[in-house]
Amino acid sequence: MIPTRRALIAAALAAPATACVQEIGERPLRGADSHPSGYPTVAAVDHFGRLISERTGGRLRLRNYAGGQLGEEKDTLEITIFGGLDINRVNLAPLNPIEPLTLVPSLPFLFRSTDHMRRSLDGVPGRTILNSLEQHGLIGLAFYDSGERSFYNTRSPIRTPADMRGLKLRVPTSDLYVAMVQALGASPIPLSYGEVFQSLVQGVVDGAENNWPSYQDSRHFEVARYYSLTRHVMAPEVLVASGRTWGKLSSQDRDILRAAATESVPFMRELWEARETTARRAVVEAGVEIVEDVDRPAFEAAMAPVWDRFITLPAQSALVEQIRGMA
Ligand code: GTR
Repeated sequence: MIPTRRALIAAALAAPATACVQEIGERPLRGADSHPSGYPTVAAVDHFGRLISERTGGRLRLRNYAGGQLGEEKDTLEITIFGGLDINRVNLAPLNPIEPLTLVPSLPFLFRSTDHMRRSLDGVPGRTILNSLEQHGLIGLAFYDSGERSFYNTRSPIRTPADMRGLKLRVPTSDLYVAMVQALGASPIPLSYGEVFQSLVQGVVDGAENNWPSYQDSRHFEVARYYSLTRHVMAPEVLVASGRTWGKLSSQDRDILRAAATESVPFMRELWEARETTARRAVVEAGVEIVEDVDRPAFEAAMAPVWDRFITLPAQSALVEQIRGMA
């Protein structure tokens, strides 16, 4: 039976503070992902689970609830912080309201290439951001690729920011994304990922933005037939553990989890690259209009003011400088 959000939070709160490693060994670790089984993030976390199980002789196991069964990312993060979930794979966007350093890799036009993004997140800047989550009750284990996000909509091709005026566009629940879309003259509608398809069908929103695999896998392309390659954001996916669970693990088990998470990254990247190609092919074959002649410099210029609005702390500016220095 799938535990409900309420049951998970209740169980976490009822657990005595002395509940120990045995308690975790007696049940599988619980994980959540908003994507369905087979999606690269889910496959990577499954791989992480296999490694943990192998290396602890089956003492630790992971039951990963995919497909948003346990709720939207904003909610599962809350449950993870309470300790009702042990492992969670989310995008960086729902962490934006929780930790200001997570805003940095979510900035528009920050990363110059996939290689730049990977080097930054595999290096000191990435480690700094993962470590910053601990004070919020989360242990940052790894970053996964999430490609480049681009705008899609149900109405007409977008080539310049002027084409976006008046469009109602879904954004993740992050003020940074709200500001980015406002800066382009469109109306941002923050919604959870699971609500987007229905909102597109019903005309509650005219479009959204996402990477190739999500655009295809979520079937948003069936309704929003114009995909404009603005490639404005490369915010990664993040694998986190609950700080409460972490506190109950031995240091050997923590090392096993950390190593397994790190090893799941190259595994995920390979799946990701393949999936980007197949997703792109699938939407092209489905007759979607792919708009390649997008005026990216105009989008970059229009979105630039959000940098000053959201990068206000010295620690954020230091990260931006480090990341730029790695371009
Ligand atoms: C996807 C990401 C999800 C979710 C979604 C969204 O690219 O993998 O975790 O954040 O975007 O737009 O909400």
